[in-house]
Amino acid sequence: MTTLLATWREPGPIALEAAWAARTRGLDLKSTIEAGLAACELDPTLIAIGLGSLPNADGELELDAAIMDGRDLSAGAVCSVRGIVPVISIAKKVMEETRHVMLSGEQARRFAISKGFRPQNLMTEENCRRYAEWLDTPEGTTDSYHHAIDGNNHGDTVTMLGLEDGPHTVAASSTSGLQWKLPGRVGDSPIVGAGIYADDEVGCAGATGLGEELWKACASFRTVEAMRRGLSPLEACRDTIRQMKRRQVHATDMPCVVLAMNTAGEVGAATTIGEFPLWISRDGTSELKIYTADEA
Ligand code: SD4
Repeated sequence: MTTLLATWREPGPIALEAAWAARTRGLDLKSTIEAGLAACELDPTLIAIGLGSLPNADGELELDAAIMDGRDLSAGAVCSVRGIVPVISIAKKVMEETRHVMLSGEQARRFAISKGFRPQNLMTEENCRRYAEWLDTPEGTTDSYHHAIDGNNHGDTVTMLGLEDGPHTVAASSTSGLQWKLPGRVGDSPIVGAGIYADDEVGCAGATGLGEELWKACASFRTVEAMRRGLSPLEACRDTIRQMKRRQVHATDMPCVVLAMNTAGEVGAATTIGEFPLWISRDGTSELKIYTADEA
């Protein structure tokens, strides 16, 4: 059995479709998840992930991504990468082909080019238009958090968790971060322990939402460790979210979400505010589950 989780109403299905297609071609769990995240990055209609996503305050896209392998806790990450996609594939190369965990900015880009990635312009007509609009009326558009071209609420990060027989787990995430962020700002997504964590002894966890708060909470690591102490994934996620709400005054400024899966394939998620849609795919059959803040 292969269980894959993907965040948000969109881009979840795009990630799962590409991931399952990769899986049926025989790819291993890490490459399966890489394929899911890469498909989201390469889709210009997702205006908050990869190509065509919303830029920082200088009008430049800076992308973050990370992947972690629960078998031996190996991990790879990149942050503030400009002009190359998919950054999840660069992160995977950092994990597999260097002794390091994270490369940043211009040097991550140089590493990627040395590995055969091709630089490209990631700005599209749509994100240029939105950036110009924001420059004109910053106060009117700053709160349009994770809105897509069609006007619906979409996640601006794609986080995936995977489990296969073994048990073996992988966690990964890719994002352009918060729109209009200060140049150089890095969120939780590429940070091992904050945006993702995986340990085959226990399970895996991921985060999405307001990265500053999720990072301060070490949200993914905290949630995996709660499962290690015996909590179910749902209880572990609720435990992390309850602690964030108790200790962090900004934890409800925007949704802060954690999702988790244990090695038995049980799944849970929790959010500080609003609702969080999570796609769960078991051997290619997907269902959407909605978690609401009042349950936590
Ligand atoms: C960040 N956590 O850069 C990301 C944003 C996100 O849904 O997950 N949005 O802070």
